[in-house]
Amino acid sequence: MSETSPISLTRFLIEEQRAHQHLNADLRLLIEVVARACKSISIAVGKGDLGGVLGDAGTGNVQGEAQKKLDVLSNEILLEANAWGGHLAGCASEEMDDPHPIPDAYPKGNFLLLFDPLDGSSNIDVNISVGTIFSVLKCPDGVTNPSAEHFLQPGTMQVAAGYTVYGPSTLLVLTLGHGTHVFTLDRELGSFTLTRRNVQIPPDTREFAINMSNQRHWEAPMQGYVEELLAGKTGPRGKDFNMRWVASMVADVHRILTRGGIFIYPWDKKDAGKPGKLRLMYEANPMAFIVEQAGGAATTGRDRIMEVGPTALHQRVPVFLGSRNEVAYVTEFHRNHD
Ligand code: AFP
Ligand code: FBP
Repeated sequence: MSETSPISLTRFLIEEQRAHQHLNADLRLLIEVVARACKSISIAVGKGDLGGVLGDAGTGNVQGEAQKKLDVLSNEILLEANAWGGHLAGCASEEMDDPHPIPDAYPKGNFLLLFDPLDGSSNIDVNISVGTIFSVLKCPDGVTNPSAEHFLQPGTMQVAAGYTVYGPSTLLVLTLGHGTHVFTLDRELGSFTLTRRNVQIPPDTREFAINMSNQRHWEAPMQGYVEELLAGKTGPRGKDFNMRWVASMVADVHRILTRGGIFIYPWDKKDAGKPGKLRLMYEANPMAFIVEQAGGAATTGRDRIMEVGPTALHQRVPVFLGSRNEVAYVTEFHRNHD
């Protein structure tokens, strides 16, 4: 085979397993199963109205958010695909209150899978990119029926994380702890092909992503930081910043992975009981792992996201991630204010 032959996800995973002894075959198969499920979700998303999958499901999730039909379908696709593989001890979904047990009919493995089946789903009906986010942890030794507490491990314990973007093309972005890599779905072959190895996020940026409509609810250091960005060339930062906000975290993070930037979903006082909108276990931790492996940084505005000790499966955290010098700047800005 030529050195320039396209590298499929399967070949990539086998080569990673050979290069890094701690990656075992179960983890490789688990990633393949998740990728296969994501292909099914990609097909469903791509059908849009023709598949009758747009619109509300008429149900709510544990967060009290209205579910889209595609939220429910994507969740079912991921659960079904992972039930029988034999590599999981359990899984947890942003769309379900409690962890989902592996049916007794199937063998169990040593990994825990957490996922947000369809992130950015409020964008589906307007034909804007959405995605799936996932995180893989090891099940604690001796535990065969994991409950919520067994999932409550800090992000530093993740053995793999990834997201897909269902956009103009379908992409899978993956880290196994040795760099962050991008695969593009070859729709004719039906397989993910490695298209960017070891992506590096530029350390500096002139682009930020924030939902500015929440500005009046932010705490003082966020107000001060964004004021500096908006002041442009003549302000303290000495440069003009541009703003982009897709309202689909996978799309916003993918832009940052590609050309740099900072993504922020800060604490706000809209709902003081909830520290930020994004979920630690399903969104913040996997994205932090992917971004750090690409040379970026991810904090809560004060602390490294991956070192936060989780206290609940659906816990929320403020998220500041992307170009490492910008994340360091805003984190220092918050700490100096405390
Ligand atoms: P949905 O999956 O409910 O659309 O939420 C998407 C999301 O969690 C994340 O992907 C976005 O970055 C963020 O919400 C957008 O939030 P705003 O509604 O405040 O723009
Ligand atoms: P281009 O076709 O040159 O990209 O410009 C058009 C456009 O991208 C519009 O699609 C969009 O609404 C607008 O520019 C965005 O402008 P800004 O960069 O000021 O956000």
